Amino acid sequence: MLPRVLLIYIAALLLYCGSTAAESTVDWWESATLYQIYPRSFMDSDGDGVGDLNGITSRLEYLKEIGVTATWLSPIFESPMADFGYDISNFTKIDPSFGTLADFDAMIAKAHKLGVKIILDFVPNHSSDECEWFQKSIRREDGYDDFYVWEDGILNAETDEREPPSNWVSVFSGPMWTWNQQRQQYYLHQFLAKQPDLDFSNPMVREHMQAVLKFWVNRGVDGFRIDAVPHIGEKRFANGTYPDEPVSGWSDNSNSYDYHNHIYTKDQPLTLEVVYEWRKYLDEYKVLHGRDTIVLIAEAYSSVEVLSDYINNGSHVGTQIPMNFNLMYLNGYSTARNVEDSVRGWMNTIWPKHQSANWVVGNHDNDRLATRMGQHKVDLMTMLVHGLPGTSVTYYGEEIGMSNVATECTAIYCEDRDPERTPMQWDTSKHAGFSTGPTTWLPVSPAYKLYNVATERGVARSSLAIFKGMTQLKETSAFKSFKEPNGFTFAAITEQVFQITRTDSHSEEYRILINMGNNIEYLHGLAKKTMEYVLLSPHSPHSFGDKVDLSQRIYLMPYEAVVLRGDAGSY
Ligand SMILES: *[C@@H]1O[C@H](CO)[C@@H](O)[C@H](O)[C@H]1NC(C)=O
Ligand SMILES: *[C@@H]1O[C@H](CO)[C@@H](O)[C@H](O)[C@H]1NC(C)=O
Ligand SMILES: *[C@@H]1O[C@H](CO)[C@@H](O)[C@H](O)[C@H]1NC(C)=O
Ligand SMILES: CC(=O)N[C@H]1CO[C@H](CO)[C@@H](O)[C@@H]1O
Ligand SMILES: [Ca+2]
Ligand SMILES: [Ca+2]
Repeated sequence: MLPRVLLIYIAALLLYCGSTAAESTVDWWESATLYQIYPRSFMDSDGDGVGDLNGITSRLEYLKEIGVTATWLSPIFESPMADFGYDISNFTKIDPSFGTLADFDAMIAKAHKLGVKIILDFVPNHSSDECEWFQKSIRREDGYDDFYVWEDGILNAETDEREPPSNWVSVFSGPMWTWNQQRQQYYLHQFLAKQPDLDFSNPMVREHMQAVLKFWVNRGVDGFRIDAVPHIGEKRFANGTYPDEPVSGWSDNSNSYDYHNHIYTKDQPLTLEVVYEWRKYLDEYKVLHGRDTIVLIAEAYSSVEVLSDYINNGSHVGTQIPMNFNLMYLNGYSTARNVEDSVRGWMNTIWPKHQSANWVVGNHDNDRLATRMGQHKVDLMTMLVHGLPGTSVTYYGEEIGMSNVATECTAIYCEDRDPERTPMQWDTSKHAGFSTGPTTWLPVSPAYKLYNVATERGVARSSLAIFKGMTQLKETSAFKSFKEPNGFTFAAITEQVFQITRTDSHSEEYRILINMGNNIEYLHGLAKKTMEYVLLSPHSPHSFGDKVDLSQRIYLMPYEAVVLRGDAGSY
């Protein structure tokens, strides 16, 4: 007979082996359904026509209903709203238009009760020029003198006038340097002049920004989405000068951001260092307070090679989720092969190193999916981004097929970003159920009676039903086994048909077939197995529960997308 101790050891070993099975090695964020809320436009609780925190709180059940794991809120902090909250005047204060800190606490308490995580937008690169820190910096107050990037500029001997320290152009066009009359120096701003850049080479700045993270994790926040990451650090020579950036050749307009190659103002070593520091801090916080992983999502329009370093450079870890914007470059003419190229653009570089993927299809800076690719492609893309392994990121309203709405510019800088920021469409009542007030800050879509949550809830093949169906599938063992060998495959199997397979290799397999084109597609002998239709795009001629023998010829109608389920194995 085996000694008792050994038996216990074996039992523990079995338990341990059991717990290392596919699902348990997947942390919550790795296959999460993320949902971006633009707070001004989600739900208005007090009738002033602007969305707010109590509005969000009143709609949290909806997020639960549609299978959202975590929602990230665009900035809700005190702001003069020159860039609608991306110009923060106080990083630890809720803007009164959104509510109070007590409202925030109530929101997070209810979200956690429902099992929905809350992620905040963290905008470290810059503050508002109205922030007290900047005002103190202008006055060179003790400790704040070097809080921002200040420079004398270069004296032009001929004109005897001061010129900016370098040729850098801001993201929103025009010089990246603005003269401050009071301090008699230039300050740097990668975005608007009302958004001065903090100087992250100053340890005091880093301390202050870490304190901001601490303030919010102490209040229960589950992660941060870091805004404009690549822009955090700038190159400065040891002698205090700033090197000019070379001309790119992509633009003839010297005031346009595209005019230069941004080798000194993007993705600098200092930026990586700072991201690693935040991750280290949050990982330590997690252990100390027994919390779930606190996630860092990075907004970075950088190459996959650079994004890989933001995740982990071999010795340091950084962001878990550097947003993958590849799919946003698809348009109405994109074929299945284009989709495959786009997906491979991520999977070939990032997946082998990090086994991590995320798929963003929209945000508040880009045309809505329905506008970019066509209304008939919305459901196809929903199946794609939830069918691929990893984390999906959905911008509010995409799940019901909202489109851009014609609007007039309301911010200092628009470049027409308002059309994708209009109020969420909840039902067929006045203002689509968004507000009970007389007006809304942006117009409600004229199409809201067709595209809204209440109406789509009652329809079996609506965009909303497909979205819900896909988030439910993400909870199955087949979808959670994406780190296993053969756990997933993806490919364009014809010019227009994209296929994804997901399996746990022992119980079930799912197969997603998406016809991106406007022709009927015939597929021959896909596999030696019979499967069953479990999700169908709106105009599919097939029926739920119908069987299909994949060893025979099957077909997909134009723009048809389906999910099939069958037993694992036997190809
Ligand atoms: C932000 O607001 C809080 C609370 O109102 C206040 O205590 C703090 O000093 C403010 N911070 C800044 C930088 O203005
Ligand atoms: C500052 O240093 C850089 C790099 O070493 C050099 O190219 C530049 O000429 C220097 N500028 C001044 C004003 O000393
Ligand atoms: C990773 O980043 C850290 C911090 O910036 C740096 O010290 C280290 O040399 C880097 N390691 C590699 C392998 O690039
Ligand atoms: C997608 C996104 O968050 N874009 C923001 C990037 O940062 C600038 C400046 O903070 C904002 O204006 C954008 O909206
Ligand atoms: Ca309001
Ligand atoms: Ca910066």
